[in-house]
Amino acid sequence: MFLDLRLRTSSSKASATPLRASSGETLVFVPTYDEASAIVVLLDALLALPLRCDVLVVDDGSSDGTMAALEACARDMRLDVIVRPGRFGLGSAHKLGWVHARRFGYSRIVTLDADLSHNPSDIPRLIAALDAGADVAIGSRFAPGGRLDYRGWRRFLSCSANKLARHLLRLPIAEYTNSLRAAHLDRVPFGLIESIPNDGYSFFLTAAVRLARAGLSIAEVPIWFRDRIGSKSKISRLEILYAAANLVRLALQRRAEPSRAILVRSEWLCSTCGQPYRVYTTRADMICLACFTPAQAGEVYDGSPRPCGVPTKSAH
Ligand SMILES: Nc1nc2c(ncn2[C@@H]2O[C@H](COP(=O)(O)OP(=O)(O)O)[C@@H](O)[C@H]2O)c(=O)[nH]1
Ligand SMILES: [Mg+2]
Repeated sequence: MFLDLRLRTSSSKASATPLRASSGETLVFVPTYDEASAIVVLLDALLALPLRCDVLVVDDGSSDGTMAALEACARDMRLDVIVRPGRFGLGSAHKLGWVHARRFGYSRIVTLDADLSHNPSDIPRLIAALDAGADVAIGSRFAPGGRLDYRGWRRFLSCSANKLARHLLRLPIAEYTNSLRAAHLDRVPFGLIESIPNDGYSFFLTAAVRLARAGLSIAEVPIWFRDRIGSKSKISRLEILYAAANLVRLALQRRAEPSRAILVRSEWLCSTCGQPYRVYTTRADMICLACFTPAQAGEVYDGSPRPCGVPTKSAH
């Protein structure tokens, strides 16, 4: 079941197109899972940036009060919230963010964590790197001038994973796993990010590798990464194992992976939630990134109102 935040009425999905006009410039994307202690401060800072931007939050059913906090912020028309009915993973939330940015016609996407590890005031420096000609900008803890506050095991893990990636992949990037990133959407080939097979934390390594192997120019912007305050990291041991296996897979591949184009035709909406976030996976079947329902090709949303659903821009 979807949580309906009542930020936008779900019945408005009946008019699947046209989608609300976006600011057209920058979409700032933030995934959340149990981030009640940080989300309001973060959203206030993002919405106060000297930048024409909208903000999209994708929450995976937080149970710690994040929803109430989001509801309080959602009066700002530049904020959209999509609540998914389960924990479908950080990587899949980012893919949804990319599909949303393309679908609503933004020219740039910026992504960051919700836990205040990333300083929103670094975003203008990433945008400046794009304006200076880079296709993609990565907030980097390992570029000269970058800084990482982790201690102990997390510091060891983060430093050694990135060191190993540099050694095995031999790409001109020092930072592979940080999610503070910005990109010109029209310079990143369609489907390159949206078709990444990883739904968890490994998404960031694969995305960095795909962007570099596609020949895009990547600027690393040094940042100071703070450790999260007041709540715990959600990365599990299993995710760390997946990440290691993914690094080996990417290192052995040594060439660009073929990426499938995603579907964006407006009539191809999800027949379960009515949202426009269906993508082809690499296994050639379709999945909706909003509700994770697989679909058969040819299955078309009939436009009728759904009993409950994900808030949508079309209600503005
Ligand atoms: N939507 C969504 N967000 C997630 C999920 N797991 C983590 N997040 C968010 O992703 C960001 C990074 O997660 P975090 O636990 O801080 O990872 P770490 O910084 O690598 O320790 C934070 O904003 C989390 O709230 C998930 O399964 N779904
Ligand atoms: Mg974090």
